[in-house]
Amino acid sequence: AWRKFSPKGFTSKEDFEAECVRHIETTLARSLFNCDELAAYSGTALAFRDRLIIDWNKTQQRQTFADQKRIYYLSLEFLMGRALDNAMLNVGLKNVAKQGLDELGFRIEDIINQEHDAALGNGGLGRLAACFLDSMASLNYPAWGYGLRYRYGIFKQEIENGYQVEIPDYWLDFNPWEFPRHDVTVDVQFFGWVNKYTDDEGKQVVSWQDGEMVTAVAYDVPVPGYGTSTVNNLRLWSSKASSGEFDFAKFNSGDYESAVADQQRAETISAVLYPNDNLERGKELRLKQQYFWCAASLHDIIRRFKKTQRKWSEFPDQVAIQLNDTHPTLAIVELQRILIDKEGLEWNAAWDIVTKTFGYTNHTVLPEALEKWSVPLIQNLLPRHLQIIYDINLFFLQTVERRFPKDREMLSRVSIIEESNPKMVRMAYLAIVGSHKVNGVAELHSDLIKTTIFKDFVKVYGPDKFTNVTNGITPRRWLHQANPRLSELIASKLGSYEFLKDLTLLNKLEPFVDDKEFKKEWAEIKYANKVRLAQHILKSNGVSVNPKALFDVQVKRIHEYKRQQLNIFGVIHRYLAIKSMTPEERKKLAPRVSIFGGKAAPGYWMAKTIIHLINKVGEVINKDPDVGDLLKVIFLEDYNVSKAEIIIPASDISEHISTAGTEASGTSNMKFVLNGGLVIGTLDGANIEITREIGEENVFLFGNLAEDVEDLRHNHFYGDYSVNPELLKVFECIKSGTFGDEAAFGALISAIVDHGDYYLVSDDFDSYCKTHDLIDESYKNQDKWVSKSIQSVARMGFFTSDRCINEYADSIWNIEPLAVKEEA
Ligand code: 26Q
Repeated sequence: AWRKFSPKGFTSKEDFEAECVRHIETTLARSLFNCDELAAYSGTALAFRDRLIIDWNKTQQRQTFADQKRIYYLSLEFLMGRALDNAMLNVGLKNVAKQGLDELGFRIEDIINQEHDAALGNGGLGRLAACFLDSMASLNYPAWGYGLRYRYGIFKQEIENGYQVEIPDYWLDFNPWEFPRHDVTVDVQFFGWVNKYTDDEGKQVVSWQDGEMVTAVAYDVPVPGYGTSTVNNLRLWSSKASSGEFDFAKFNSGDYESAVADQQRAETISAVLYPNDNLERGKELRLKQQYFWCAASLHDIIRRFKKTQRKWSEFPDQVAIQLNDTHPTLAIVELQRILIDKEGLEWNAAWDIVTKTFGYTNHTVLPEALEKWSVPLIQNLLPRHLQIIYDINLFFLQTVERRFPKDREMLSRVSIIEESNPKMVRMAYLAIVGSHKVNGVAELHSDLIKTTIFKDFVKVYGPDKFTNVTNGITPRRWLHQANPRLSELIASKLGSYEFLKDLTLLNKLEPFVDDKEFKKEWAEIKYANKVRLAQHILKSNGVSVNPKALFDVQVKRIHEYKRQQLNIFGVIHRYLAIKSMTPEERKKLAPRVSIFGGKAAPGYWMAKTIIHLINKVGEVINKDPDVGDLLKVIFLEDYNVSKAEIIIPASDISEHISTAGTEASGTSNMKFVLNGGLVIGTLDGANIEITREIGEENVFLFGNLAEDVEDLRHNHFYGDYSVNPELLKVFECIKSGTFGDEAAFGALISAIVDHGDYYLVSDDFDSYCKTHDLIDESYKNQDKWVSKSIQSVARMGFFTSDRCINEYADSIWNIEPLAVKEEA
């Protein structure tokens, strides 16, 4: 009977307005007289949230009742961006809200823009996790995300005098999308010591004693699917001091300050996201974060499993855990510990369960990004886990020895323990040994891990343990939300929005590749998106750019391997060329805007120097009257998910120019092409598969191949080698002070001239510049360009994260979707 009175949520414009106003007045206790855009956002979000909650509860009940296998996606990063527009799309009442907000005197776009990004991630890996959650819900997989509820997400970037400055991102002031579950807590232990003894019945007992306890509190975030009523759950853990007797004793004994200090120390665990991307630094707090989150998540998963009253051997039939990189590897050790120390299973029975449960996704081959933790650090923080790691290693090495008798070299190469000083635990090796499947994120990358960093493990386990699942992106956010007009145009030709659920349907666009009317509309939409970005640039950078110019975009984390330095050197090369041209020659040149965006890790000095150079080059070029509209250089501050949603639909060309073999996949390459942009790229990561799908004639490829990189590097030191002369001219220009303070950029130059040019900037420079000249030529033929654009989009179906999730489900998780009977 209570159902009758339970909130069903609005369906009409009038009901939406009433709900919105009710929330502003009662939930937020605000007067309608000073209802600003933020209040309107809050009311709108709360109204849509009510609708989601109903389906969320039903989904959870349905999944519990169905009692089938669930997938748990463990990721230290979920780069969700904004939630309201996505909630509107999935609830399906955006138009109702638009009309309602209109009547209340607001534009829906302004309201959507009020929301603070949920920026709990660095870049690709974190955004991938967010796309996966979207796909898992949209495909009706019973899936949970588990992560940390950082109080501070990735820092906000400001540019001051051309330098990056980091501002803390405190984002939790008002977050209608999270639900604190103060009743869902887990106590997590740190430090202490291991007590091994024989109990009264003569049984060996191992117990981890004393140390300190920190409590994990669950915060749940609803994850709605598109075109389904499935709403999955993302559970984020927040740390607080545990209210054990210990603390009470301190308070009561008058040790008030130290009790408060304990509290703050506990809260520090989930305080801040580490801002490193593709670099690991063995900080104790990071290890604490990892264990805190793994222990809480596993405890929660086991609690749910135990309610089913099944035998432990059935655990892998109920639970699949996917490790997003090695960050959650301690979950492997923790599950083994619980099974043997707490549940009394034999080692082998426990280990069989563990390895059947876990899958590990690798996202990098860069040696500096592979996680290692020092043995003394683990010994101190997690003494019992260290013992178990040693036992895992012992049993593993025994099996290796049986297969490769007397190969001591092999044993030391594959050992989970690196025999250095101090000794280190190699987390990737532990993750491989503890999982039944290991996957890379693009074909080339998955091949490379098998032939380089993990080649010995292929010998040990055979090739079948290693597989590829090429990354994908959600077309809901990255096409429909970011580029509504393009999505609408596509739908008008395809007859429905079904392509948002089955992206391969885009191939039905191929017949329109030469359709004059269609091409005109296609080009108009790109132009409108560029006008919008130009307005944004004027507001944020004070620079007026011509929307008719070719927009050349490189937005991603700043890293030497991604080679933003190659791009800016190319820009300077172009600048020098323009300066030396006659006015007639200049008239023939296609105007360009070079747009950069991305954050540097705060401790990554080279990356910060690259940002500095880009900004200084921009200052000079943008006000040079010889150049005018022919070239503008823009660095967009604080690149994040919501900025990406504006930038990506506005690009003509985007740059994916990593040294071949270094970028595991890249995912923005997919987003740009899906939005009708062409790409310039190296034969790296997913660029290769994108080229295969859309056709070589639609991609501007350049540069050396991955297979040649090693020899080239060797040649820099030992061969008859000299730096590219055109690049040397660029260096001369920088050194002569053209962009101010030449000393500031010396390191960028000497990395190439004096330190072996590890990233092959000089080797690829000529090919890069020539390819840009080719782009200039191609862009002049707009007609052909637009055809390429349409044809590329038509062939992008493969790169949906829906395909990707289905591959994980089939080949790694062995899990089926849970059918939903939609109500009439
Ligand atoms: C590790 C230890 C300590 C502190 C930080 C880290 C850390 C954090 C984040 C290490 C790496 C990351 C992020 C890596 C990442 O984003 N990798 C990207 O993953 C994408 C999705 O698969 C790929 O497309 C990119 O190629 C890859 O660079």
